Amino acid sequence: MVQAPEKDGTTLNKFEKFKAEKDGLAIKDELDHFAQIGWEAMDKTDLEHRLKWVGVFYRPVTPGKFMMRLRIPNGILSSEQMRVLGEIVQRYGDDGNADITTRQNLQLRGIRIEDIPDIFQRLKSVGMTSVQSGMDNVRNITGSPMAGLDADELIDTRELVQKVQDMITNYGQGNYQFTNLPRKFNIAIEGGRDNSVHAEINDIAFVPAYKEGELGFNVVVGGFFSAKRCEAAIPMNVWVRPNQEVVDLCRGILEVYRDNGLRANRQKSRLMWLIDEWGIEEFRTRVANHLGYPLATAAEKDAIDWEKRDHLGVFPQKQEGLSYIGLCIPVGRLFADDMFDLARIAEVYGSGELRLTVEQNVIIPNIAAENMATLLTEPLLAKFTPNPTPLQRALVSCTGAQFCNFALIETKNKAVDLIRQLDAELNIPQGVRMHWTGCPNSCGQPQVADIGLMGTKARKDGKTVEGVDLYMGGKVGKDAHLGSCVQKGIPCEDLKSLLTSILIEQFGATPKG
Ligand code: SRM
Ligand code: SF4
Repeated sequence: MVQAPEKDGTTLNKFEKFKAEKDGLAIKDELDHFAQIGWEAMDKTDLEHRLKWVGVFYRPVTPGKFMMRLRIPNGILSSEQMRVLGEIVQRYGDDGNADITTRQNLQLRGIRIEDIPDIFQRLKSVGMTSVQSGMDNVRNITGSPMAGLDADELIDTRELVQKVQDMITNYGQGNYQFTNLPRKFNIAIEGGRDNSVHAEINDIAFVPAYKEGELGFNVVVGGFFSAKRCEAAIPMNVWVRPNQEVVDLCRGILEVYRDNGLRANRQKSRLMWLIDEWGIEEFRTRVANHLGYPLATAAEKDAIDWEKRDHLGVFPQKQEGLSYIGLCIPVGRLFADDMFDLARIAEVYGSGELRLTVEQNVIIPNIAAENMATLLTEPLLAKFTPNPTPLQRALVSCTGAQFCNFALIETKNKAVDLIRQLDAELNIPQGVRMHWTGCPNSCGQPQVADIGLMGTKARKDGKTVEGVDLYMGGKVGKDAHLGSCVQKGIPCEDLKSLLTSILIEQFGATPKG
């Protein structure tokens, strides 16, 4: 069959073809029908791709048991919402669970297609949506997990994040204006001084900056990871006020990217490739022309001057007499009972609010001083401790082979097992940020870690075995920069001895007596 030529003379890739045939979002009106006919009878493209426009992911590893990716703006949800999510996964027994993601978000597992209409009703009843959370859409928008709580905060990001999400999704109804981007798109809004959102790895990030004494944001663009290329975001030389200007700039950039982004080769479709083609000056000019007004030039320097905090433990809030507690959720994995317990604890001791972090952990804010001692005796804190070991506290892992068909290795269980063994044998004087990712797509962000492990196939004794490529030197917080691959093809079974040496030689660890 002859493919339709693209405007640059090349042919459309298969994703562009099926998007042109039917917008992915159109699937939202067919969910009752799918529930009736069952997944086996669905059109293959609807099943494997278009469902992702409403956040429903067919999992070839577990056919018939779908994953649902939500949107949780700024990572903030209520106990009521958490309870509804817990009820959704509870009905799937051992197949049901939820993962906190590296974008301050939740993914539910075990979902059956026949339940989707009912699940969508339940989400709607508590003001949640999963719309446009996968494929060529804007992902969950991240913001400072301490927004509104932190005495040293510069800008409260909560309302801004919500407004940007509402613009992109038409208040969660779905918005055809932004459902056919050339590729996925990440937006982050930082309001603190420690770059809690990893600004550098987003397609657009807003970073607090004072311009002539006025507080606003400098804007960086084009950061991304992919199997072929990883780039930190670069300055766009734009400064915006922390109001509608943020929303308008996001809209302008998205429209320019939508209308001009490269669509022939999916490996070269992220925003940075367009910036490469035009140059950053031209990109800035085109966005300003599109918006129809001049953009203010960037402030000389941004206001990120702190090391990144992990928020685990108990800390005072800016509100007199209130504190928050950060709980370590090993590799972000939650089961229904955990979700009910977290919801209950947030209600009994706090204000019913829960927050998620990009390190896949949970924060419960607004706890009165007199309630903290009792909270600390809650049995759940034995599983989700506020005082983890230096290796536990900074462990992040992507989904891996248990559910993800791209994975070259299993990740989450390996990650937890390995640090348990290392903790048993070593005294480690400082936090060591270890990130696991199951394949070069880098969802687990090994490039931001002290020690990053990327799944691969390795050779050992003439056999192909599960292995990792080792990344080191990722720096987060102020002066963030990406780490790089320092060793390739390490068999997983050799990892413990290698990491023991690295922890002793480079992180001051000492063997336990
Ligand atoms: Fe990711 C694709 C999981 C954050 C880069 N990612 C996938 C898919 C959807 C592949 C698939 O269909 O199986 C994975 C779903 C597996 C599953 O069943 O859970 C998946 N990505 C994840 C999550 C759940 C990892 C985690 O355990 O936390 C994260 C969900 C975030 C969210 O709530 O939306 C997740 N993915 C990321 C990040 C990190 C980030 O955003 O900070 C990245 C690198 C940053 C970036 O995108 O620039 C990332 N994911 C990718 C890529 C490579 C993108 C590219 O331009 O090539 C893919 C593959 C693709 O899009 O073709 C991918
Ligand atoms: Fe799947 Fe690879 Fe992303 Fe891990 S990094 S979730 S294995 S696509």
